[in-house]
Amino acid sequence: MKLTLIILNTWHFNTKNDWYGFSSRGGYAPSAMRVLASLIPQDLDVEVEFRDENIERINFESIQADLVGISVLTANAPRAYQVSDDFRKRGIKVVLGGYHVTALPEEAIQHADSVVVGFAERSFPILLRDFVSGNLKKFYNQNHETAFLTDQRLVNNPGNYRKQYLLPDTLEITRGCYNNCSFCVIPSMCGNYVKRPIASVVEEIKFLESSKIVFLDFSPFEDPDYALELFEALKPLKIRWYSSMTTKNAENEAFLEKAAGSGCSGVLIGFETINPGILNSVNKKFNHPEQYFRIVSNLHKHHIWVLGSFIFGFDEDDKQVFKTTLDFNRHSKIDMLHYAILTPFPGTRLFEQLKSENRISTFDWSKYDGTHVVFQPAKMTADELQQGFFEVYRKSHSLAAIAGRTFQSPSNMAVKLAANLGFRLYIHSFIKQYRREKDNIH
Ligand code: B12
Ligand code: SF4
Repeated sequence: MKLTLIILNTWHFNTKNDWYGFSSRGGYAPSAMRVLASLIPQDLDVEVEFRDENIERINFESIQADLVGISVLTANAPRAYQVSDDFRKRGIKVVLGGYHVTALPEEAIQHADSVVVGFAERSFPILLRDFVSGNLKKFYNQNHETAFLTDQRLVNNPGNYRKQYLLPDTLEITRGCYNNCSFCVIPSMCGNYVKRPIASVVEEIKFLESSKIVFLDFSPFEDPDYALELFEALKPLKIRWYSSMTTKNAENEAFLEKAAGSGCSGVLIGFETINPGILNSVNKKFNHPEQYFRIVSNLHKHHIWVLGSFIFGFDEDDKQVFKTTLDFNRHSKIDMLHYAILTPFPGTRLFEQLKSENRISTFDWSKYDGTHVVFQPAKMTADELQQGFFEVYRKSHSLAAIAGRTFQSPSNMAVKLAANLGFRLYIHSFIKQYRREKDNIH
């Protein structure tokens, strides 16, 4: 039996230029396809193919398979449904999985033969056996409690998958999060916080024989004892690693020292906003904006670069937020800046709140990518939010701003420069694409 596992892109490929594919190759690999491949029962005769539209153009017509599996995020759901409908017209069965279909399984089943809700470590092997015996069911839903992590040494690794990404060695060490921020998809997707046994993490890294590892986790260091034990275990491996980290972690100098000693070289931190009132109202109370400068300086002391993420459009945000955030980041010394427009992803408390207030302006999921305004903001117009977002992003990525950021800290210059230029290219392409979308409408 032939199984094709697909990851789809969103708007990028409509731009008819391939820079995004190029830049994705220069990034880290997603791991859903590898994890799914590792779950295939060994007694089933399955040939697997991986296709990632983020790094290649896919001719869907040419795909011949018995079963196609598509990973669905909210932003690519409409495309996933269209691609799935096309496969089904050709008589090929399709199973959908991932964040979006977990939140909206009844919507997804309109376009698929089967939908996997939540994580798939237990359900996917059962689904495959059912498929082989001709008993494919409409829904598979493993309980949150039973989510566990796969040992990727078992992964069937077709083709040159590892060679296609700059950072192919991505893995998870935990799932879930102890916090419950209102805009985040993790509380509804993941359930409990699950930690993978440290010995298995170490074994997998040794098996990969890689010197650079990306941990894909949202909040891998929620349990400091687990984290410190992990750092000790990673030390002898002499790797460099990259991951998310909360401000809670980065405020702690002793913690950072141990993390750096184990190879931590870069972190993504969700600073979200510099307004403490907002952090309280979205339940991210442990972020303290008055500590942000100190956090960045702590990280730099240990030669760790920081990618800081900020969100615009909270109910307390008015038009001033763009200027104050821009000014803040002129001095914050954050090495790379990522901005997003607040997005009410299905499954989040934010989605329920805005829906009940009748403030969601579109249910076109393709716009749910953090770069489009999809709801009515409280203290500005949707257009002011959209244009303010563009302006901050653009101004933060002028060549002068990039140069200033790149040379101000001792962490890896090449990485910082490449990433900043990548963000610059991204926002300029996005603005062009946005204008084209607008022109089509009018
Ligand atoms: C790697 C990654 C990417 C990669 C690849 C995405 C992909 N489709 O796999 C790239 C860089 C392309 C990417 C881009 C974006 N991403 Co992203 N990404 C991640 C990240 C960091 C890790 C995902 C991962 O590999 N996890 C490990 C694997 C094993 O878990 P998994 O994907 O959930 O898969 C499990 C189950 O969901 C299920 N499953 C998943 N797919 C399938 C398919 C089938 C057939 C089956 C049976 C089961 C199944 O089984 C797996 C094993 O249990 C997550 C955060 C996170 N930690 O999860 C965000 C995350 C998924 N991304 C997110 C977002 C918002 C985006 C962007 C919109 C950001 C942007 N502004 O551009 C874009 C959208 C791109 C697109 N194509 O639509 C959100 C999704 C929210 C949502 N409701 O959709 C997340 C959750 C982060 C967040 N901000 O909250 N992303
Ligand atoms: S935003 Fe971060 S801290 Fe908050 S629930 Fe999500 S993963 Fe946890």
